[in-house]
Amino acid sequence: MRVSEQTDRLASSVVTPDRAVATLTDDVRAGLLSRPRWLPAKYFYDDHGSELFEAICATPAYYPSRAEEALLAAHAGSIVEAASPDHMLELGSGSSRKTRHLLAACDRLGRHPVYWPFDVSAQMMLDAGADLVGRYPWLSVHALIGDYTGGLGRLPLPHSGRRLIVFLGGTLGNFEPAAAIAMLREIAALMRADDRLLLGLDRVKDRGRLEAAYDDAEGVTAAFNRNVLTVLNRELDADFPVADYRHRAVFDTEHERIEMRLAAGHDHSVRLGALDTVIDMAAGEEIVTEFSHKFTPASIERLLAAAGLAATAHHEAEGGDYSLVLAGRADGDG
Ligand code: SAH
Ligand code: AVI
Repeated sequence: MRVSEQTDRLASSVVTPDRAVATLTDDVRAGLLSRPRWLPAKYFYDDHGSELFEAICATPAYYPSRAEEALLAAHAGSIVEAASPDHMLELGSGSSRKTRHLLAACDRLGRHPVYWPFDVSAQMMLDAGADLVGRYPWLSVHALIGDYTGGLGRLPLPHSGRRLIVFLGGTLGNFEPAAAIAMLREIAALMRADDRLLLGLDRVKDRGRLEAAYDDAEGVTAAFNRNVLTVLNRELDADFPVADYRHRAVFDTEHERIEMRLAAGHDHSVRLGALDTVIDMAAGEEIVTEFSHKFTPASIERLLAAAGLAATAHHEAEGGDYSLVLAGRADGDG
């Protein structure tokens, strides 16, 4: 009975993209066959990669997750009161671990939104959804499985009701600047005057702390980074010598971003079976696997303004380590 009640409150759909999304083969052709070589960060998140990301969040060096969680623990009540959501859509929800603070505040305040997590990593999202409906008898979870870079125009959200769109973890920082603005514009297009966006963004700080956060002593981030090559080996019938690639994390002060890279340990050829191609990697040659942009209060304001949004509250971690911003449409209509 209890199980079937929980199942009734947990649904899932595969999101239909608004526009064609590049396949892994397209992305590998565009990124790995060009110089400098690169791969989109979304391929980190197979089931193992999603677990490794959770493990990164538990390392002492990776401060962003703890900083964001502390801000959510302190301000979830005021955020829920300000947004009064009927629907909570979360982009890149992962394990929904930090979102629990928002749901707990909803519970305390008697506000009962439907929760719509949206992630490319289906299993972790469904496990989290099952756990959440077990925790809150009032909660319905509708998991959206897909790639949010395919657009937000066809989500099955009802038209009525106030929306709180949640984008945590600093994940918007993984977009390049123009793509981040485009993504925020798509979010703004989902919002009406009373709707709110809750956005977590990591801040620029000293190089030492930033680089340490992306190169933890336990080697978890290194394993997360290398896992993308395991994904390629499995999905594309490739033969990267995964263990021979060195993890690198470098802060680029000009672009205010961490760049994660994988450097080949020796000269070798890689067969990409699915592409019927071989690439030659020289010793030390790098593949850029992720950008993680860092922000300042001024750059956050500019980013929001470029997307037609404006902050209604800005919560900052001690020492300006991290920002949790609640925003609405700048024109206040929609
Ligand atoms: N919000 C969580 C997880 C952040 S990790 C937190 O703050 O801890 C980034 C999440 O975004 C992962 O769960 C990953 O699967 C998801 N993700 C990355 N690229 C995506 C894409 N293009 N479409 C949908 N989800 C994506
Ligand atoms: C999900 N994203 C915001 C993380 C980040 O910090 O850019 C992914 C990550 N990469 C390495 N460590 C964590």
